[in-house]
Amino acid sequence: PSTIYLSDYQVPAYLIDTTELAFELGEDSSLVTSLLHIRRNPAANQLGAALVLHGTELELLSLAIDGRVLTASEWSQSGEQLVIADVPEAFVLRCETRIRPQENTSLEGLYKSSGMFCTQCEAEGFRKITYYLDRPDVMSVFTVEITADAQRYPVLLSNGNLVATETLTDGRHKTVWQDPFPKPAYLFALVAGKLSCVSDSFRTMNGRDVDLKIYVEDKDLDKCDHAMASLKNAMRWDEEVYGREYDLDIFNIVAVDDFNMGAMENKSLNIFNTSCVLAKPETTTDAGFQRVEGVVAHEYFHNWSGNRVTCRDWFQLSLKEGFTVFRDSEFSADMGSPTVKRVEDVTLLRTAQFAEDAGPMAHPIRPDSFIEISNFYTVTVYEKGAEVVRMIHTLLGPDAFRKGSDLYFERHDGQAVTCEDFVLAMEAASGVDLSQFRNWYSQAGTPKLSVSGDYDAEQQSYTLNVSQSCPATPGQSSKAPFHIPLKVALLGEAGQLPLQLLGESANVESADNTEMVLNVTEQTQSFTFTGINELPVPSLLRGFSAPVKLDFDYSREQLLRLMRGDSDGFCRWDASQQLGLAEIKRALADVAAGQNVAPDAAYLAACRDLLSDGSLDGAMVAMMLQLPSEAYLAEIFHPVDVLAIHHAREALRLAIATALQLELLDCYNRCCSDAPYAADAEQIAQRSLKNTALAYLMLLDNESARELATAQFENSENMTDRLAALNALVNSAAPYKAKALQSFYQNWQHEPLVINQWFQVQAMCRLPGSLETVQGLMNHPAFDIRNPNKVRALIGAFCGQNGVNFHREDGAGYRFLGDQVIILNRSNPQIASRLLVPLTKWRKYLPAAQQLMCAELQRILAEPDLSSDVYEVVSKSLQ
Ligand code: HT7
Ligand code: ZN
Repeated sequence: PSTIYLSDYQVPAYLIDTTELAFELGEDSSLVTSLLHIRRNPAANQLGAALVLHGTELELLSLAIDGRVLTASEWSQSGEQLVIADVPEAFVLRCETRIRPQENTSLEGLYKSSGMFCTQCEAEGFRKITYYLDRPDVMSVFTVEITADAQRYPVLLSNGNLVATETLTDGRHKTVWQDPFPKPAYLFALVAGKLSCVSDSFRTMNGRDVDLKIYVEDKDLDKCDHAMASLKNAMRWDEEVYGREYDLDIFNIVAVDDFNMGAMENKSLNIFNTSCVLAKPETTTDAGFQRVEGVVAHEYFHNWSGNRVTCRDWFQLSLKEGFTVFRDSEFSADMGSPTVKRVEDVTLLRTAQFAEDAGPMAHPIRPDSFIEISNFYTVTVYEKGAEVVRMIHTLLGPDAFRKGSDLYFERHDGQAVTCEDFVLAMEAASGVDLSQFRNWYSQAGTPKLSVSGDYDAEQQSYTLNVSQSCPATPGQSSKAPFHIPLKVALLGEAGQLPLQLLGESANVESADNTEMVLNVTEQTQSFTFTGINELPVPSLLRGFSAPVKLDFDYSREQLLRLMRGDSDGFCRWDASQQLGLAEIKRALADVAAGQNVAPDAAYLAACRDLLSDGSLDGAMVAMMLQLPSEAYLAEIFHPVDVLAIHHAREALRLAIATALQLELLDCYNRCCSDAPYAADAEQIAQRSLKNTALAYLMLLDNESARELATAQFENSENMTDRLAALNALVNSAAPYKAKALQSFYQNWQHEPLVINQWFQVQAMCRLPGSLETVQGLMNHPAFDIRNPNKVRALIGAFCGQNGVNFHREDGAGYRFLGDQVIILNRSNPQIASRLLVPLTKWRKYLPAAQQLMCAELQRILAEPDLSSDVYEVVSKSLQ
């Protein structure tokens, strides 16, 4: 496999103005006929260039130019390229191909899922449908004709407007769709199947009525309300916050069972993984409801940030993904609890993204090379990309940011552009110089900010000394300093102190002058605040204002003060995590010395206060009571001793549960409610706190806790509480757990998404023997290795989220993953390479683990016919 470089980008030699596609869908194979109106690109300056089309796994039946059939000597094929050497300035290319969607297990291109035809073309799947200029800077107006058996496939959909339907004589029928907006091939979509739909409508800010439809299997019609409400909320929010109005008269969503990612933003025909659209309280957890809301909004927001303005090339992926994740995360914050959403986003970033940035696959949010673009749909491009947009928002302020976004859409509507174009629009609209800020686009790695504070009582001043550094990453041994917005406040005895900075270089954030954004641009820099008449506690990186690792040597007392009293929710939570981390470090030492783990009294008192104060936000309390996760700890310790960390953390959890059992029980009881289920912030917070308390109580392993869990499992009417109880039982020694698992399966066996949760609970069980359980479940009739959701629920959850069992000292967990990657490499390379990620982190662990993990990577690399997806990840991990 070869490497593709951003620096090699060239404008396309040819353009395709219009694309007419005719699909004859059949049971063995399907025929695709394309009529492409092609002309030489005047901007390309490549006179006489050959026409080079992309295509793979296609059976070419015929090729004709302007009605004349080409002979075999007029074209040639090599790899994924079809080359026609001699073409006129402008011409119509007619191409006929046969494809076999029924045999397509990669879930890219046209494939079948649960009896229906569907497509996934991003990034480079369209070339599995027909020969084409399959690159995002070639935008074309599509007309699509679909013919299929009317009984098996009563619903035939594509992008844009339905312009004709016809019943044919042979039991088949036909629809014709026209999309007036030019689009790249990756936004093309087709669906054919037996589908039912839920309909609604939305009146836009200019009074146009948009017809909204969600297509699902008949049995799922009762699970569409939340997605529909989320869609309408997203449409309204995008009008209010970004001034973006929807541009067609119809917007369709289709749910499919077999899908490699969460969803796809195809123009006016979004295709969704069922897990991201279906929701009802009986089958879906609170997290599931929130995911549906977030993904529906994300795909909808792409209509502007992605579709109307798209990417010039795939190196610019973060242009649409980073911006759209920022937009969806602000939307979710507005719909629910902003602090909880921020903490969730930061948690994902600090675990998965920081790990990626510190590993062999580290890349800037705008990568400069890749072998397989599918490997770059990463937490870096998405989540760190969103943080970069958020920093621009912070540096410009909301009003100038909105002006920048308006200018970006105005300048580039209908174009395929670059991250640079986005930054230029932001600069032009605001007057803010983002020259140095651009380093965030080109440099990988997580910067570290080391901060210290000096108080000068005589001068009544407080100085923050800041230094930044960034570790080397593959291909980037040294880094230029970043422009880091560092949001700060200073806490005095009676509250936040007014901030007066000596010199400039800061934006005042709050009306009362007590919060500022410091512009950190140098390797080392000092910021002195004047008029500070007491020794303050600095509140730093408020709202997690930059994706960096912050180091400030806080005392326990200072952290306790931040945890109790900071007005910034993120900093309050973060203080609780730093305190938890200190406790885990002590527990590690205690366990290693064979001593009992005894949490610090002041820490316990703070936790006790959190539990007892019914006036606090339940979700915040739940998050603050949870110790830093093992995944986060794996980013802190070097080398990572997974088993020692796990045992110390568990011992600490047990000690906390023992010390606070009365408060935990009180809190649990206080949170129980008979109110009918709602997925609103208040109820979600209450359930989250209740189930956090339950998980602690179950560690005590006593009969009364088991009774609570059993009663909750048996009597809950919502999946959040039922699953939390099942999870607590499965991780305990309660004999009832086998029965609980069995009855759960009996009750829900007809709901695939619920059974995936059942798989996942077992795959994540911390107790010994989980690997054998997972291996057994792979033979369960409900498991299907062709379905990515099931693979993620069982294999992905075990290898990625069950550290203590995956990292078994005998290496059986690693061998298991190696085996599964080898199997999936043949059927679904995208899923195989994603699954592989836990092995790629081998350098973090103890030498014995390193050796075993490395051996598995070598074994995979030695496999014949390795896909480019798996090859890239394995070979880079071993470099
Ligand atoms: N833009 C979508 C990307 C996507 C995708 C990429 C590779 C392979 C399969 C895929 N399915 C969807 C998703 C999004 O970010 O909205
Ligand atoms: Zn996206």
